[in-house]
Amino acid sequence: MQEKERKGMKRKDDHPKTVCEASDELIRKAAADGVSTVFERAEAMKPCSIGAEGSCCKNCSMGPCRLPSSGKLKENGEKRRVGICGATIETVAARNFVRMIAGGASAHSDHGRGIAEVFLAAAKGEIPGYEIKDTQKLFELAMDFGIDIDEFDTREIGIKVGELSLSEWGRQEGELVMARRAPLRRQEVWRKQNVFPRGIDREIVETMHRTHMGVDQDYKNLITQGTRTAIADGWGGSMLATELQDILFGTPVPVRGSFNLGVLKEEEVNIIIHGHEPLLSEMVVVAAQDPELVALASSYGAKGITIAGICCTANEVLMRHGIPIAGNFLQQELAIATGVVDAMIVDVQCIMQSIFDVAQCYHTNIITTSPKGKIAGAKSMRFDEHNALESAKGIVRAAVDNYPNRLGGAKIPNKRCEGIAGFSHETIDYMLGGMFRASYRPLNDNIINGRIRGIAGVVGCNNVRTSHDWGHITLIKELIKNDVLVLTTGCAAIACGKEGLLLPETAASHAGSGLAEVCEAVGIPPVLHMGSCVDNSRILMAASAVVKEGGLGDDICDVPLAGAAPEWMSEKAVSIGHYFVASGIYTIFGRSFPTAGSDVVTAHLFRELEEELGGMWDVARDPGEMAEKMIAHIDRKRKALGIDRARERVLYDMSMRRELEAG
Ligand code: MSK
Repeated sequence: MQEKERKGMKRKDDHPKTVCEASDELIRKAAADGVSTVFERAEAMKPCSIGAEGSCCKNCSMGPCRLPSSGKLKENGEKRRVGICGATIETVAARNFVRMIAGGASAHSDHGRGIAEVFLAAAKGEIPGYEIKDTQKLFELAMDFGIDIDEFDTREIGIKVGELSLSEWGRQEGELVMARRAPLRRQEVWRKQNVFPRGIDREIVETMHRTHMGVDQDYKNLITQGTRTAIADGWGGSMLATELQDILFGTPVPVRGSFNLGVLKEEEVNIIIHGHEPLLSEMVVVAAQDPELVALASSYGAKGITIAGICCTANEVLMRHGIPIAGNFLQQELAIATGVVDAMIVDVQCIMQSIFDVAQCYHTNIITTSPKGKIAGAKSMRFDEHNALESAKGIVRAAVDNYPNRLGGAKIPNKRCEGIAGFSHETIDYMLGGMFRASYRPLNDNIINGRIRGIAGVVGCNNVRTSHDWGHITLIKELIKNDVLVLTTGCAAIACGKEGLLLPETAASHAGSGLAEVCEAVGIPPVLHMGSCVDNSRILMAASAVVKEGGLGDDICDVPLAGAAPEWMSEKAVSIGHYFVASGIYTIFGRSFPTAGSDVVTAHLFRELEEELGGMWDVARDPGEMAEKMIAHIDRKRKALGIDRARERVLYDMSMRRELEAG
């Protein structure tokens, strides 16, 4: 890419806050209404540069100790500074980094545990409303746990799977069962490096112990434990969350949906479901169709009840029910500022405390539903899984009852876009291989022949320190233009939906000719929406399937594959990034990196880890540089595989596909 082109992709000063027009409209409306939003607060509060670099230690009350990077110390005439206890910058940066991994892993894994508990109760028939929907997937998971599926009936298998899944959290010794889904070569790497996780909770707790004042003071040893913890997340807690959710609620298949704030309807009751766990949102979707509640809405003059999602809950209910998505992380306050949201129902993760203050300026009810996540002042209505539908109906009723309290002055941006979501790794198998012989073979063949240059996982949050959605959209457009197939989850996936990148037609208008040929032949978009944050485990499974199919190396680190989180924000993103790295994937963050204060720790993560794990970290200032680095990595992998030479391009049409299927 030319430097001139790359400059053109840099942040535009005339769009400093967002590149999403609907959000821009609402930011202006909120300001006019005198409402404080995250965009305004970010301008008022500059980030602490020492904390941002991971150089501040506050793990005991002798500090906090500030250990600025060597560059900053030189300016003060200092050579090296240590903390009051003698902790070096390497220890502090590594400790902070692995604590972020533990925080992220705990969030995903506690989500997974909640699903496993409900799963077991549902398998036992103890909770009405939940039942096993995908028995095929249940049997596959049962076989992973070594259950002889011919010996038991479906109910018994469900109970055994529930019990064995739950025991993965408390396992003290041995190896996590789910991690044995990784390619054999990858498992060997983990055993050699002594990072094969034992139990999910055990690794998280041990990380917290080791990072306590005065315990582990060797940065490499700390990072090793961080690696073990991250694998326990990606190949443990997150993967179990995804698998059990699919068995309970159905494995996603491609579904058409709508994205952006324009999905709200002024004349209907609007309920936003926001957070992460689908246990509640699945039931809210059912409750909103209850004739009694629809009649109640009508009695208030509303024409119906609209449910729309924000953040990963949105991805979950879109994939399984086609429920529209109102927006991603940075749009939660803006949705309320429309003035038409009668309730925002939240559970856990990525919920800004400010939504309560914003709601005070309009009429929105903020309803918290999890005992793990309350907001001072907000209405708390505990969602009881044992009485799920009645519980959800009560919550929906509270929203409907709030409809008459609207204050006027509503504004719904006339912006929404259609897109296809729900590409589980099983669906990719199906769509690429064909109905009669599901297989990753055509994907591998198209990577080998060069039509598809490689694969990128572009995932993660929005971050108000960068222009909202700009990082995701710019990077992804550049990747698909260069024939890189993109797999996306989380708020990145929602950004793509709003931009129209999840439509099959995007292949012709935005993708390189090779990628476009494949997408058009198969009927898929060049950007595949694979779900929520825990569904990054689907990307691991897709990468493993590519390896197992053959022809692209023996391990995930051999595949022309890269990962990115251009607008990362949360600890969960750090855990996801590190389990990508631990799985052998080159992974790049946008804008800043949380160990930047230590050159030594950063060099370990960015270079030395490749020797140990085959994957490594990187950072880029902007999406242009990020695309360049990812494509360069993909090309290096192609060269190592001996598939870098240009090959004759043959149009991959339907008759060839039929031949493949018949063969
Ligand atoms: S919701 S973790 S802002 S992706 Fe999963 Fe979005 Fe990041 Fe939350």
